[in-house]
Amino acid sequence: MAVDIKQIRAQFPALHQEVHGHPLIYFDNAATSQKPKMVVDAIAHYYNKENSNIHRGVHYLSQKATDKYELAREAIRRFINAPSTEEIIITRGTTEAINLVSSCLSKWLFQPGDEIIISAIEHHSNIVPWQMACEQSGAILKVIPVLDSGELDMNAYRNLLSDKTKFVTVNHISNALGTINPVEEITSLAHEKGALVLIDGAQATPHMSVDVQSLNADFYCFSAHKMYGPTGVGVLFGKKEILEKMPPYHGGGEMIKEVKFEGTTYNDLPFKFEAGTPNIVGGIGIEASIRFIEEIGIENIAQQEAELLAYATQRLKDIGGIRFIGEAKEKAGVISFIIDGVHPYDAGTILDKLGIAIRTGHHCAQPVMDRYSIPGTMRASFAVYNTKEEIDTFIEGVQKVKQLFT
Ligand code: 7TS
Repeated sequence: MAVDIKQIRAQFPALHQEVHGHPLIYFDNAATSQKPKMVVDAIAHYYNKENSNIHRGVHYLSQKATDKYELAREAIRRFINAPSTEEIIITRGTTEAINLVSSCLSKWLFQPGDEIIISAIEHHSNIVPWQMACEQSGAILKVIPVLDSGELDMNAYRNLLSDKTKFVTVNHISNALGTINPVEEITSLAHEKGALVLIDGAQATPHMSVDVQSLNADFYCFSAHKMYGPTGVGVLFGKKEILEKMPPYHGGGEMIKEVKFEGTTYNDLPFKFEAGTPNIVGGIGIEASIRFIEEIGIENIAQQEAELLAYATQRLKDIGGIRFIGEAKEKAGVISFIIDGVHPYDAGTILDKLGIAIRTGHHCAQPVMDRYSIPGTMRASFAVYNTKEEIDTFIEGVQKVKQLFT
């Protein structure tokens, strides 16, 4: 094993507790990961010693807080290999990043009859903002279908693309199925038609190396809380030449250069898109979470999770009577499945009583459930701190559920 699991687990106080009298097994990492001590300490240290508003005071603390926030922006830039910090907008998370882009493009780019392409395996946060954009602008939503395997139908995608296509957006990794989408190919095909592209990387940045320059998407977004960082903060990367042309999202402090009643001029990038006092400590928390990931190495994290995925998939297959939802060749550490004849909610409730946290339901991807004609799935999703021993206990739990209900 490439990573020292014991040493990693020691950094997560939340993992060392009992739930319903059993040691906690936390397999709900696609919803949010647990936080290492270094992230919690960075947040506590900021509030204990450095708290101040940023970008406005001449005093010591304000300058210190500003420096730390801007260092966090630089760490984010390096983490995704963006060309410039002007292209790194700190948001409330993936959801806000997508709403920012959809709202600004509705005002600026989309015309009646234009087409926006999304995929059939998006999280609701990459569906609803585009439906709203269509309502506002008269654009039309098109959906790339998904094959039984959980892979996108790339032939159908090629056929959907046309001169009317203005925008394409897909997730990098599906939260409901674990499918890793061919985002470079999707992006370059869209660019051939002159369309802009946004990649929802919420499930990717915790698990794989992301280089926005080689992906070449126009926008890329993610949330800190799925990558060992705090909740309510995330990132929108956007290409400078597009961000410069885009109108602002929210109005207020920070995003202006000069305000007069006759009219206002807007601030330079990235501040034009960061109205109001930002989540300063959130930015500092992202920096700490990136440090945590980089100390282990994202390739080592990916390898550890791939081993867990392969092991858990095989052990579930060996039980029998399990239907896997999503069996793409390229998959991240997410297993969505159903035990024949057992409602996912009942199964999840019993596993919870055994101290095992998995997700059950539609995972904010209702169209995926409709596609497979199921009410929901059981979803186990892994992080670097999970172990094969935990999977063994989980398998015993699944067997217990099966015995009880079938
Ligand atoms: N996009 C994807 C692919 C996601 O998985 C999620 C959250 C989001 C967007 C929204 O992220 P947020 O941080 O703005 O809320 N996914 C999940 C999940 O799978 N279970 O709970 C949240």
